[in-house]
Amino acid sequence: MHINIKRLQSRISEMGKIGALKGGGVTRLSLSNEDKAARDLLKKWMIQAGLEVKIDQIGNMFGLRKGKNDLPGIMTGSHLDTVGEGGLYDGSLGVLAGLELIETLNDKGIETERSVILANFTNEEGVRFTPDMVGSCVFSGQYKLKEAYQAISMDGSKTSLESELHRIGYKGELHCGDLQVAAFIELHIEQGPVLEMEKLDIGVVENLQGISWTAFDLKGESNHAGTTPMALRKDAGLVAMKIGAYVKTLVNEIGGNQVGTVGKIEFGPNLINVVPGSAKITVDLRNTDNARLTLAEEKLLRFAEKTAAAEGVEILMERLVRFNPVIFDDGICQWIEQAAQQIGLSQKRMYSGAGHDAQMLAKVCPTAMIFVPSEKGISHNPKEFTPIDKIETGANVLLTTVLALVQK
Ligand code: HGY
Ligand code: MN
Ligand code: MN
Repeated sequence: MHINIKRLQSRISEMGKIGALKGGGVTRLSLSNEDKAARDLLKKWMIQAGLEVKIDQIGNMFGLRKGKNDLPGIMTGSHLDTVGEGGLYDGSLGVLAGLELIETLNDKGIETERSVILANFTNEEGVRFTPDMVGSCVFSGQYKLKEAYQAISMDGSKTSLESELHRIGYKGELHCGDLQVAAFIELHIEQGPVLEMEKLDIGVVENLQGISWTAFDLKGESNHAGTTPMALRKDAGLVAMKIGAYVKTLVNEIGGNQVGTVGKIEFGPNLINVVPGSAKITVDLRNTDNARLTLAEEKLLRFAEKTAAAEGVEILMERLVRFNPVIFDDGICQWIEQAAQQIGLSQKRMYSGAGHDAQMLAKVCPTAMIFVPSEKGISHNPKEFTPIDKIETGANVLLTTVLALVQK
């Protein structure tokens, strides 16, 4: 049995019109008007596919295709929110391929033993509200709803997650986690170069690296760029830049799979002839090895405190996110491998460098992921691209895997 790739392709491009940017790519920040429009479109498609739509208290959307027996369902899905200036496939591929799987079952009139559940999780990207993956984190009982509600947006609008959920009409009634799930499989673009470099069709994702997000808030003293002697400055901007430059040194010291990114840096008052009195900088550290990730965090903090002290600058550190590495379920990985083999696809076991909702679902049920190649490994960028034949093979592996599990 195969999915209808024309239908899936047209849905990806229709969804891609929401938040579309001139020159390509999309911006659909979590709980923004664009996210609302994407949710509304998915809800329309879910209803047209005969699904029972449920929204939980943190805005996670579920479409239920009932099975013959009242058994825990097989869930698939991902997220529709994107980073700023993101691509067409990150998240939406998993949601729309899950919808396509259901439409294919409908076309063939297939009744299943278990229900099939399609999910769109709230705020996977975490660029407007932290932590990332907050919808699946609350769903899996790893983060308190009340705490999630209080998150304040980081895009300058200074609104709470709860008020935005309410504003867009997706603050649902369903108690978070009140769905019986027997297994979760997420189809996602790899967002890295491995599959394309090794000319492989499918990644069977067996683990996912730990994630640490830290924000430093630095308070020095604004002063005149020309008259203030260097020795008398309290230059918050200098401390931020030193922390930023240190991240590369830190990554080389830790070695292994360690990666480190400075994604945001801001100076205040950010004027050419004023010594920055304030500065903010974020650091994203990731490693498959938790002990090494912890060591990296400790070294970063020590360096930041020492540097701030040496420049007479105050420093505040906020841990925005800390998720341990996750091992996925070997049994589900084997089902994915069998499905890829059955379709005659090349495949390999691999780890995920990116965070995903699957890492949260792994806490509550057997979970694994399917990767399809990303062209030149590019993602979180309008140039993000996966060829349609790879989308088709990935969606067929998802269909074959879910079909095997849902009849058990
Ligand atoms: O940050 C991540 O890895 C994911 O895209 N939220
Ligand atoms: Mn994603
Ligand atoms: Mn992403």
